[in-house]
Amino acid sequence: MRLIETARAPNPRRVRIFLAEKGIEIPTEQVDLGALEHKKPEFAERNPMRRVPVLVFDDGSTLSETVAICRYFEETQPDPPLMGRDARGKAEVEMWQRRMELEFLYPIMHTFRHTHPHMAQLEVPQVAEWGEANRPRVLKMIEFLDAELAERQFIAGDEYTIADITALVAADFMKPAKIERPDSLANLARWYDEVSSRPSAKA
Ligand SMILES: N[C@@H](CCC(=O)N[C@@H](CS)C(=O)NCC(=O)O)C(=O)O
Repeated sequence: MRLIETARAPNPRRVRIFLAEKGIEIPTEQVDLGALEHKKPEFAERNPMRRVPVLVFDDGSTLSETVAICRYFEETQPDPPLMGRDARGKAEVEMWQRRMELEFLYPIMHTFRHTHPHMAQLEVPQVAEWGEANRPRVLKMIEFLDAELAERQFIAGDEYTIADITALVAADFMKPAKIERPDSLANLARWYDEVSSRPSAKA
């Protein structure tokens, strides 16, 4: 088994952190997105969406989509649970994970991809106005999260989960997207310091 990924890209990092939390080590193979390696026909055979990460099984079959890959490892190695414990807990984690992905990470990615000159060849058409339109959505989201985190330790409750992983990767991706986190958001800062000091955050 191996993970096809790109070291600096946010979605593969979500899988690397998830694996680090589980204590799972698998070989990785780098794809250079800047050199458009993922646009080559042989990559499309691994993932017709032409995106990383992609998990390649020993029989050559593949699995893509970040959360699907995490789900595979959650099922094959349940400890520590990162996607909830019981029916209600799993649903709560999924709710927060989806919020972190759709309402936090993706607006940051849109800002970056639609405003950074290096992304022009990947984001076609690159629409600067759309990138800029996403900046205030990110700020609104982090204010919302700051208020939520006054009530509990982690994004989805009292345990660290995949929702924290997605949110951490999003928070770190604010830097390349040139979106600043206001110092006044003390609960968010407390959460960020805690999750980013876990060894897995280095993944
Ligand atoms: N829905 C996919 C998205 C993956 C994705 O967007 N990956 C980016 C890197 S973070 C990528 O491969 N980009 C290549 C491109 O935009 O052409 C997932 O969750 O895995």
